[in-house]
Amino acid sequence: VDLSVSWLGLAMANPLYNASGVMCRSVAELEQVRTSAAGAVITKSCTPQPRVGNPEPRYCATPLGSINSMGLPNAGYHYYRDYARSYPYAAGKPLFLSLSGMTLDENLDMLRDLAAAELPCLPEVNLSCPNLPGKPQLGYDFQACREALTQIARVYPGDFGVKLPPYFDPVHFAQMAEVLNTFPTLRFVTCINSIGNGLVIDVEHESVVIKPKDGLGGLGGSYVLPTALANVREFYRLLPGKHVVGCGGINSGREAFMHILAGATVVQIGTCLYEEGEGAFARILDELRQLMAQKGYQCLDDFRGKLKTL
Ligand code: RRO
Repeated sequence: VDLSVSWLGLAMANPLYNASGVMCRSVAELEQVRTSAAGAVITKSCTPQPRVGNPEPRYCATPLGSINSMGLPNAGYHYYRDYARSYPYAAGKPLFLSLSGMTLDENLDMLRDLAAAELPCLPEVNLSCPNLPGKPQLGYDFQACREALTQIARVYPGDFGVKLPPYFDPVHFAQMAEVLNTFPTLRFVTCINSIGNGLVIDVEHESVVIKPKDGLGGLGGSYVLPTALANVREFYRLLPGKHVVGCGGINSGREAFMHILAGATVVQIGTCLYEEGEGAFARILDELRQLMAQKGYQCLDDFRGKLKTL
């Protein structure tokens, strides 16, 4: 069974990597992913200046997934750019750099610098952080996205991608797809960020489980799998010629298979990686290989996007 993927001129040995935010804030964590069985690496979403993020506790796992309101803690753009400068690209694990400025101008400043650096890493611009008190998720404002992407594509001439929030209405899928299709250098969309502003309650303590925003936070893990699959499927259909990166609820080879069947080119692991550690990559890859062998598939192209309807 061949798990390799070629896309955007990148060669990956397999389709799995970390979701931005998990195991990617420090060089030590990034190196953990890079030296694991993962097929690529992505950095924590960054801002021009370092941020400490929201007060703790700000992440909590539950039997069905996780809730977080980290608040964009990161070491600052230059830290990740310097990692990207020294990255051993020739070893064959592509690097993605996640950017999440607090304003459009912050994103443009980082992207101008990244363009000037001429590095072989690809930006994933985060349009969907749900955890900044008082800041709406840009991805839910289609006109603001159009204006932001117009300026982003102007200052950054290379290929780039965006991390999208989950959408829940076919009209919204169509409206966002129409915006995204306006930009030929926007080559991939990552679906989905966490489902924003859920609330997990601890019955024993009659309490919320994270401190920021009176307990509201982004949901990940098994809670979000069907929503993630719907977003992957709909954007796969509505964005011909672009790639969809699947993210949301992958705990085993079966969910990785589902995302790819729905149309994902490659997939990211968030909550499961946070909970299990980097051993999750080798386990999920083994499970995916076994499932493909059982089904008689030799490569990912044999089933990618081929979800049947009734
Ligand atoms: O840092 C966070 O709170 C965070 C971000 Br930037 C994001 O995009 N998604 C998320 O679940 N948490």
